[in-house]
Amino acid sequence: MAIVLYDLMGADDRYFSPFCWRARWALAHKGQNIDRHPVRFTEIKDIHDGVYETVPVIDDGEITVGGSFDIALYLEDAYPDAPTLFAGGPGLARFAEHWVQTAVHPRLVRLIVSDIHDHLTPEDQPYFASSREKRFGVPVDQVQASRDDELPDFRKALTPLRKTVEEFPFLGGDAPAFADYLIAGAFQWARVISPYQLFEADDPVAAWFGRVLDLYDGMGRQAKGYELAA
Ligand SMILES: N[C@@H](CCC(=O)N[C@@H](CS)C(=O)NCC(=O)O)C(=O)O
Repeated sequence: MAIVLYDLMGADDRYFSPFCWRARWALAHKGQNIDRHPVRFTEIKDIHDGVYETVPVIDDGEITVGGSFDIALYLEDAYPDAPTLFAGGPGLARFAEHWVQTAVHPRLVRLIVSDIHDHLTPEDQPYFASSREKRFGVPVDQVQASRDDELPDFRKALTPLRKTVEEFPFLGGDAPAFADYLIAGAFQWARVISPYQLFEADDPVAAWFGRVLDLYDGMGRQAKGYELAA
């Protein structure tokens, strides 16, 4: 039986949530088919009577798990015969999670936040505009207006990733691991909803992201999004 994934839906068949992408790649890694239940931001409260404030959430038969990292831990436990998501244990993946959320997401969201808004369904746009205006202190289009000035700092922040993927095909070594999905989710978020080019053409980060997009019969690349110039 396929595992149900509550996946954040934008307009126009765009599935852009970085956290849901982590779960999608983790599920594919474990050989699991998904039964996607698309949800808008404003519908998350309807999942299982409002127990969850964010997606991803999965239902595996009777078992429900929310949160991308907990989903990966659950899959590792429930499907031990499939390739591991955490070679050497989950500590390094947790480090990757903290790194991407402190060094990458806060910089990246400022480059694409108005594009996110513009790719949401009309039902979600007022919620997103007002919740993000509260977060940033200014309307979303103003946040994104300075992105050309902020791009060099974003690229520089990727140095630890860049140096690692110059040396190894994946953070997991020769094979991908959950740490790859944790970080690639951020760039897929951008690719799905923004034509803005994050990487220089010869950036090893772009090459590594391309390798992740190609996994599982090009699952990430086939998702509706914008082309990477790199
Ligand atoms: N710690 C959670 C965070 C998930 C998260 O923040 N998801 C976003 C979608 S990208 C969400 O559901 N946001 C709800 C909202 O902003 O109202 C995880 O790792 O899954």
